[in-house]
Amino acid sequence: MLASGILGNTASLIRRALDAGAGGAVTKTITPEPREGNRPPVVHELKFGLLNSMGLPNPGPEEFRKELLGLQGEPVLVSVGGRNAEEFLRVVDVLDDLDFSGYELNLSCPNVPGMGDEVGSDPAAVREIVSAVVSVTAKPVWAKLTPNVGDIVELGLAAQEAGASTVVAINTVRATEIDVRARSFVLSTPSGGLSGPAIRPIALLAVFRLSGSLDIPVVGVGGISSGEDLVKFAMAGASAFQIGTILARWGYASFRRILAEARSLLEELGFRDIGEVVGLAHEW
Ligand code: RRO
Repeated sequence: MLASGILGNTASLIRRALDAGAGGAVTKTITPEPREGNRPPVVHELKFGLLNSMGLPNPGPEEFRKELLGLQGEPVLVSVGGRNAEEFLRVVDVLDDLDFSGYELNLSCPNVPGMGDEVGSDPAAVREIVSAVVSVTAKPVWAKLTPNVGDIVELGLAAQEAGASTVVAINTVRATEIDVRARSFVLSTPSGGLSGPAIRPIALLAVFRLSGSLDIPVVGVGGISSGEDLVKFAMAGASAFQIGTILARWGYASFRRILAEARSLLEELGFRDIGEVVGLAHEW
């Protein structure tokens, strides 16, 4: 699947991901009011990943509705953000009559005070937001969790108890970088979110721990760049996979390449289907 935040802003970008082999796509996070995001620079490339401080730029639900109208019936999840349950519900209220697959609640953006991981690191807030959304929609509700906490499993359990059908792990890891010559941070904000290969082992452990404690499926995301990475997430317990940062480097061809690599690795290892390796690490 296409992860939220990368190439998920318009119907045509999302359709290209689906045409390129993605089994599904998650939109850019939508908040109740439009947001311009942070001032540049908002993205910085590191050797081992990307640092971003986008600041949740999005057109708001009324404007985004027009994009969704071009994706009716497609396997698309709408990512929703907000400061509290009421703000999440305002977005759902504007979009829920449309034909899409479900919601991914962004309980984990590291870049906006009062939203994302500031809300989503509190299990009680996770419970409240997830149950509020579950109570107003018939669509599946996924909860995207933050790694920027002591125990991500507590958040997963809160989401499950509140009726989430799936958890997604992980959003970006809080991080920064300094330009010594410019005597400044490389981004316009002191803190950003790190994605890509650097966070893959962090995401892998989160998936392993969540899938060992929860009854609902876990979707793995964080630095998946190859078929071997994908198989590792499956072994850790992920039953679906999202890619994001690799698309910034290799584009839409990443979907088919990663799937082909995963298939040939599974064959080499003597498996017929990815389902045969899901959760294998729990048996070691
Ligand atoms: O827009 C962002 O700054 C952002 C979001 Br909403 C998110 O969920 N994760 C991230 O790394 N950046």
